[in-house]
Amino acid sequence: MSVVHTPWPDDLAAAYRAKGYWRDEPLTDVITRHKGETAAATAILCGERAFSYTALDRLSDRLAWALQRRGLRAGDTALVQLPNRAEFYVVFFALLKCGAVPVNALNNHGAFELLSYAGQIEPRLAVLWRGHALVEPDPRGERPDSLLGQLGGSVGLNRVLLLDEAADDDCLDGFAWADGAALDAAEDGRPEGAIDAKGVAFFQLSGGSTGTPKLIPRTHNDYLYSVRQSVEVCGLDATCRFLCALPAPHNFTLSSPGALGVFLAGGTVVMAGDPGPATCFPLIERHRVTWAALVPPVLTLWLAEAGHTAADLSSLEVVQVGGAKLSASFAERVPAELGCRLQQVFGMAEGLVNYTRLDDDPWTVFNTQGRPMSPDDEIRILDPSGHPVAPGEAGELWTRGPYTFRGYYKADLHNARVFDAEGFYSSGDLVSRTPEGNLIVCGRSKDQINRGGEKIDAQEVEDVLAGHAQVNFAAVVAMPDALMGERSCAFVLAAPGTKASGLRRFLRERGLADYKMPDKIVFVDSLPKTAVGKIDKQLLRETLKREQPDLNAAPVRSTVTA
Ligand code: AMP
Ligand code: DBH
Repeated sequence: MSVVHTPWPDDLAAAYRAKGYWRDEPLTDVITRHKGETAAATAILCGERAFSYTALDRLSDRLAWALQRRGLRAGDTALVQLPNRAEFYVVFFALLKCGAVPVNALNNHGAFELLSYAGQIEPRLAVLWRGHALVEPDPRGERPDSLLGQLGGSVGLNRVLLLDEAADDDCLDGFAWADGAALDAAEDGRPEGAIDAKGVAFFQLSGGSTGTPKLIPRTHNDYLYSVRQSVEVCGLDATCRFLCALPAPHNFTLSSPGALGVFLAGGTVVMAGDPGPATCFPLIERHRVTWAALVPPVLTLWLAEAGHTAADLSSLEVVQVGGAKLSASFAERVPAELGCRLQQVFGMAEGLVNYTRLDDDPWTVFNTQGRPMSPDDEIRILDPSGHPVAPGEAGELWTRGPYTFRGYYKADLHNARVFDAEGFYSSGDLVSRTPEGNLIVCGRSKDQINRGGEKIDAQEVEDVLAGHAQVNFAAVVAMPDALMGERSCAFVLAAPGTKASGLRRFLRERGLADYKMPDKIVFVDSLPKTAVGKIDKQLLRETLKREQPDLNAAPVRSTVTA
């Protein structure tokens, strides 16, 4: 049994194989390929713990063996939510070794997101961190309405694996089953069965724009190619010491070139609990970190602190920034103030990744989001009627290629909208292209808020708000913000007397992730409509731009009309 996905057509698949992009090797190859001396090198530094490649391979073997003994089979799915710790990779590789297909939720996802993913994949296994606020209130899963209670009801508590603070280097001691049983991972345990490298390795998460969080099946072949090509373009080698400061499951931190790229190159991943300078700067000094991947607001914090810190940041060679548009004025400060090179990364969990190259001229590095990493990434920039725009003009980005997916999981209707007949995927980004082929992101057509790299699906929040008894209608839009780039604002049509605090409490009770909470709630008596009768979100955004909102101000009742 394998997890279904929309395959690439035969001719393209054959071409990707013929070019050596797809080698039918499993993603676990990034750790198992290291033999002899290189296997003794440090793969992960996590707090006071160091894990060699051999240890990472052995620990994931033993965990995979234990999971198979509990009945996990190839083709089963798993729901994982772990913080930035070495165990995230041990679990990731163990699941791949079992042929099980995980969704790796972000640590700041709430019960709403986790249960929505669980509803889509019907997991046979859940792996959670006991310290997580979602697990803590009911660590035994005894309350039916708690996350563990709900997961236990569908997955079975005997298939919910919980991670405690690890006691020592053998991080497997930190795991126990939610039904109270010990993990029991034999010293010489090895999983049985071969990995189907032609199939789906795991699900990546989409930022979404349609109301339900969409899952992206990523195959061993396409993902390993994206990692290999990233390593090549970024020139990573075994000397790389990479700071994993953004959430480990994020496509950027995992694969661009991310931790998997560092493993492939034989370098070291340094785990950081959060991306702030107070946590990261001492780690950079202590471990002589050479690479870091950041989102723009985090870069802003690093730049603000770099001039004052006593920490020695001189080991830094490259800071990558991606996930949201970086303004040129911040970009230009990186070499002077952090003493390293900047690389802009414009990627998506669906596939396509663009990099500025390390030897690009300064203008390109500061002002563009780079160019596709693969010679076989196909790009079209189209106007709304589907025609190519004139050179240099902005249009919608459509793409296909050897590591860009061909369909969201179980989402035929949506897939029919975002893929064209030739299999090009519409990313919902508005971009222009320089004569050298570099892309500049100038906006987006998708109904999403990009809150400093964290994507918020407007419709998803609107739908949850609409479930409140006093709410008649809600429209969620982006508002400009100096630090985050964008924050979210909900315009709400509600019964008189409805309070913003009440709506926030309601959203929290629904388990919505904190970053999706509207930063501002504006009660309105009516909402502007477009000529065809849709809510005119463009006008709402413009109103907010004009208002220069004070985020600390109390919610206001105003009327916005066309
Ligand atoms: P996701 O679907 O969550 O993987 O988010 C991918 C989206 O993030 C892209 O389609 C862009 O909208 C946005 N994005 C990623 N990197 C950049 C960047 N460097 N500049 C502007 N937008 C970006
Ligand atoms: O935002 C993203 O999703 C992203 C950013 C940079 C990404 O998926 C990536 C690099 O691979």
